[in-house]
Amino acid sequence: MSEATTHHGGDRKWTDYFTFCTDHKVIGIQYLVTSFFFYFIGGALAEMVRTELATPDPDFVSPEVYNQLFTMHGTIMIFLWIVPAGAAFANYLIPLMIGADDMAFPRLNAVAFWMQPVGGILLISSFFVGAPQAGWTSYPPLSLISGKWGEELWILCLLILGTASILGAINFVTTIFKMRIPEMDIHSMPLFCWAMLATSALILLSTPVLAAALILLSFDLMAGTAFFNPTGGGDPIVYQHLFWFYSHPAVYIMVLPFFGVISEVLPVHSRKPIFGYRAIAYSGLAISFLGLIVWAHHMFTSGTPGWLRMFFMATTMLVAVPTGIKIFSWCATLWGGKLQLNSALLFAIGFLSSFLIGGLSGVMLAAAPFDIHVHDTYFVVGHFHYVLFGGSVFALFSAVYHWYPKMTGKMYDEFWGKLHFAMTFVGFNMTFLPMHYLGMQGMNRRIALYDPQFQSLNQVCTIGSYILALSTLPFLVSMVLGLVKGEAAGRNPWRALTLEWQTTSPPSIENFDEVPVLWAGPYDYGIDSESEDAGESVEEMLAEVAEVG
Ligand code: HEM
Ligand SMILES: [Cu+2]
Repeated sequence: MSEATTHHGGDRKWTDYFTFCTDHKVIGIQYLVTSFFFYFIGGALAEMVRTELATPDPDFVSPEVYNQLFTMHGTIMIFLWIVPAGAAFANYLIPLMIGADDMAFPRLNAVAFWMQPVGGILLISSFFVGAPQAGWTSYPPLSLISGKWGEELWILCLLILGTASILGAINFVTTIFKMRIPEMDIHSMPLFCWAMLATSALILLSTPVLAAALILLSFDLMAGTAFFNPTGGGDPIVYQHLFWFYSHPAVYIMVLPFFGVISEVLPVHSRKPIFGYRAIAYSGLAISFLGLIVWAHHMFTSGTPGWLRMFFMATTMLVAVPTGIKIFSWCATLWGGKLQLNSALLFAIGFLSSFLIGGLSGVMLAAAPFDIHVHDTYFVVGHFHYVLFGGSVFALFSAVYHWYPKMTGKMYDEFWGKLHFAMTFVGFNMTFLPMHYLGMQGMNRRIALYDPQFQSLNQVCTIGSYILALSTLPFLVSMVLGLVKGEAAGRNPWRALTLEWQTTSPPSIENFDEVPVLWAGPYDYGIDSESEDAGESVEEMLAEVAEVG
């Protein structure tokens, strides 16, 4: 437990990270490291999938193992990597950004974290009893006939992780509403906090529906009921509705926190106020709301009647409006700024371009006639990796670089960070861009055997994925070099205005040595015309604050 000691500088023993510690900063790092652990596992599985696809025949692994590989890859990447990685930054940053000393419910927070390794171990252990093979969507009747125990472990894992994310969301909402320093009204709150409000609302509204679907599926599997089992009179389409009522919003649960990250990173490294603060804040809420009413666009080919397809087509396309507002605001923020092209900003710009492609192919897929043509092809695989990898993962790396000095007190190695970016960007586009074309030519997803005419492009994808895998090395080098011989970061190396930069790096156990003061809006860069940019005056103000304290 984090006893309030008078201990400064945030010196945590490394063993603290293996305890039931209630300090939100420890929990944030626990989440981050755990999620990276699963990222490497999920990535290794992806490389095996891609290795299999280097040739048209199923010669590297058997078709059965292939099914297990992509099912486990998708599940791990979503539930054990990108969702917890968002929670990692939320846990670490929200209290610091609003000037609080911890989350509203610190013990609940630790409970939610420790559910991650439990869920992860359950899922991985399914390899010993025959891993699930029905894809990350686990549609019945396939999921009911393709191996009982692996499927049941998959369900248990998701129930545990879903519960953890509900607990986390309750904590984020309460913390944001109840624990801000008094001067900070909701419209001077950093945009990352707004993004986490929108994310948490979605989690609270949609995750229980997934839980319901999974519990019923488990009954069908283990107790012989027939909620979704057509042979007993059940309806598998009902499962699809329940599943997508959660899993479409889940896409925004995965990307919204990282939209928040981008809104923090861009203004700091381009020395410009964010363009359209309120537009960005409210468009996040609009995305949440629209995200809840578009789920059946995953079911255009499930016998959904035409008139209903029209409704889901229109609402899906509407999501492009708030998303477009965000993209325009981010571009306008960069426009004419003094860009500091370090690793953090490079990844943020990489995010913008990749996410834009994912968004555009998303609008294409929203059109039912087009979707019917490319349904279950590699076009879809290309699309959602642009959203999830290009959208979330790029922004996540941007966040790692941006807050690394705060979390460790050291600067990362810029050369290796830039190399990491270059290899990620090249490898990523090489892996996933050709998939759009493959899909339009008719290459199915979830198959180990394909028509030989698709071989050469598949080899491009596979080589791209190896570059992507190798890009992890310069990342690790940059991180480790930073820890070992990085220069001391000081409180505020980026001269940023949000409150987390007012305290020491890493922050002391109680976060702030003196109550932080709100000296400006969170993004008032360059508004002070006296100095070259607001950063200078911020340093002065910091000095003043330190003197007063
Ligand atoms: C090294 C990077 C990655 C590579 C090379 C890769 C490759 C692939 C491939 C080839 C498939 C299709 C398998 C098939 O349909 O037969 C796939 C599926 C999938 N990937 Fe990835 N992926 C990567 C990263 C990610 C990330 C970061 C995420 C999410 C954050 C993700 C989420 C998914 C999901 C949800 C599926 C669908 C699984 C299913 O069909 O059940 N992938 N991936
Ligand atoms: Cu969707």
